Amino acid sequence: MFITVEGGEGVGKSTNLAFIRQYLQENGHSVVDTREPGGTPLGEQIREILLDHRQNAMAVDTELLLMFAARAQHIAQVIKPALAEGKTVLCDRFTDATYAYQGGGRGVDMERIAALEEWVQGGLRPDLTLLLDLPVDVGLARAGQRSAPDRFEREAQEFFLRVRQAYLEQARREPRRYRVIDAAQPLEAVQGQLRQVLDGVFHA
Ligand code: Z5A
Repeated sequence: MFITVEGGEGVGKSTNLAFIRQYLQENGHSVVDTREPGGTPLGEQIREILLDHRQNAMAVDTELLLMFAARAQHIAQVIKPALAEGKTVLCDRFTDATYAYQGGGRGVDMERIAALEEWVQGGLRPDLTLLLDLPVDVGLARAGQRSAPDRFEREAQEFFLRVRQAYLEQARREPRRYRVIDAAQPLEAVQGQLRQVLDGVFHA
């Protein structure tokens, strides 16, 4: 299976990925843990450029194409080989983040993103997407307690409001693939809901 975890700023993806990985392993999956942008040596170099706050002249199309360049490498080098070996790929963000951040946040035409998705991925799509959702101000307050903000984290609150709306819109359009988790709850409750959702998927 190909499982992705998505959400806006400070929703707790990193915090909950270990929990999801452990659940999958306990249920017999051999898990390949990865992330975007990144997941390969080349992709991690592209990630550094994308997140570098000094790259403030980066054009929107450059950002979009770098996301898909890193993704093309990730798919070829990690995702497809792992799926071919029967492994479960657990990915921290994937193309839904491009629709949310470059589409919703930056205003790129969703059809242009869809064209790149088709080109780079062919028929490859996640089987399950866990969207951690919470109000933007709560996420920004949580994330604000961390180190120096990267190029995305410097965006205004309106940007993250558009990102959240785009994610929720995608979840509404694809209810079979998406599960929306209320990430505003205390951590134990978030993980309780995650367990319930995963039980529903794997033990229904
Ligand atoms: N990006 C893009 O634009 N287009 C694309 O196609 C892709 C990505 C793939 C890097 O992603 C950036 O790339 C991202 C979008 C863009 N930019 N932003 N923003 P990233 O995933 O590496 O970066 P991130 O979104 O900043 O994720 P993060 O740093 O890993 O944050 P997180 O995982 O969502 O949150 P966390 O670190 O697990 O938790 C934040 C804090 O909240 C932490 O102190 C936790 O202890 C705390 N926390 C977590 N859960 C709770 C609960 N339930 N209650 C209270 N406190 C909690």
